[in-house]
Amino acid sequence: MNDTLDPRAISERLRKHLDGFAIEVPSWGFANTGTRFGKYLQVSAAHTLEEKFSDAAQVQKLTGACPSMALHVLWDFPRGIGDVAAVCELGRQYGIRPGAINPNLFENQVYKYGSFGNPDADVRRLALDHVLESVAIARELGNVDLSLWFADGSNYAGTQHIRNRIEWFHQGLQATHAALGEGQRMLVEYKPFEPAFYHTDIADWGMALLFARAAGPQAFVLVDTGHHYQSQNIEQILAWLMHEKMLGGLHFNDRRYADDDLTLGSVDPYQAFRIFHEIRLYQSEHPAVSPPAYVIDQSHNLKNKVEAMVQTVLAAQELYAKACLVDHGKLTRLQRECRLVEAEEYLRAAFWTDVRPALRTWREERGLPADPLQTLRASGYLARTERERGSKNQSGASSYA
Ligand code: LRH
Ligand code: MN
Repeated sequence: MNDTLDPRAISERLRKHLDGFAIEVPSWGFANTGTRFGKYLQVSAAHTLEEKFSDAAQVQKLTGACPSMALHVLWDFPRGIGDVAAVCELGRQYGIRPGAINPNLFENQVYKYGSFGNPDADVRRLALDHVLESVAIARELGNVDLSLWFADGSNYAGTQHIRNRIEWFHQGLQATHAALGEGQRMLVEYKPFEPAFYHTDIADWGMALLFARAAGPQAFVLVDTGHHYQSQNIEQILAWLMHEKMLGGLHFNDRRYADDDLTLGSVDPYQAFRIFHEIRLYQSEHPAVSPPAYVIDQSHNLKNKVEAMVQTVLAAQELYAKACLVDHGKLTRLQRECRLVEAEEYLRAAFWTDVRPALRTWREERGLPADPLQTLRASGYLARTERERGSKNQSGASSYA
């Protein structure tokens, strides 16, 4: 198929798709993060919200594909709703739109036995108050998405009443939905384990779908690519969620073992390609349905954080572009006629097509650097942030952001 398409034809075919592709960067991806075995401090890491906006603006300037940044409430709004005006001002100053709002329902000691699922009604109330403030912040920011992840669960059999916790979660999620603004969405993210290692209250797509459905029509499921058991077919889960009109968004990263939060495409680029293909196929059959939100959710513990974020946005563009080369009419015909090898080879040919020349052309046409990573290294931005932020980044606080 595509080996017949010359680079110019590929550029033609990809131009409008690339214009329409955007992926949100996570503020926490620019901060010092680590594992339970420690945090390796990067002098150039972002410490303040302004530094996170500055780094996000740098990535946008180099790639033209990430105009917004996801924020985590306790890490980016230490004064809660009181910080909204300052955040909007930073957004204007750096040309980066404040994106999805992620409440923090972990780290706080009070959440030892859970937040929405905690047997103590006072703790559930406290958690709901934090989420309702997060809803208010998201509304102030223009009804952006409220993105919910719960660390809730237990570590040993018999230590928690699983069905009582289901009821408490329904209560919390329904109260959250009731507070949403016009057209505002709440996304329910699932994760099979970590930090809980016996049961997690929202452990898979089915639990997240049932909770979202019961919460209300503005609730959808968020799929974090790192939140699956080994060898689970993620694109089949996406097919189901799209079929049920319940796919709200994705958190992109890569992993080999667990929730490794490695850079997208660094372990299994074909997996990410199959994910984009499944979404593109659905979109081609349901053009009226708005695409899911694409968000990066990674922690760059060793790589330079801005470099890793640029690398990730480029990988996302490349893998999305490959998926956009597939002629869905042709593929579904081969599928319907069970021409197995032709169908598989047709899809694989798209994956093996080198779209980098077309991406370089797309960038140059838009005044963007042909080689963003090389331009970043030559820009002096990394050395400047190292100098400017040097003194601040000495203290090794908690393991995350
Ligand atoms: C949990 C998670 C969630 C975020 C956190 C930073 O593993 O994927 O989306 O809140 O990472
Ligand atoms: Mn996530």
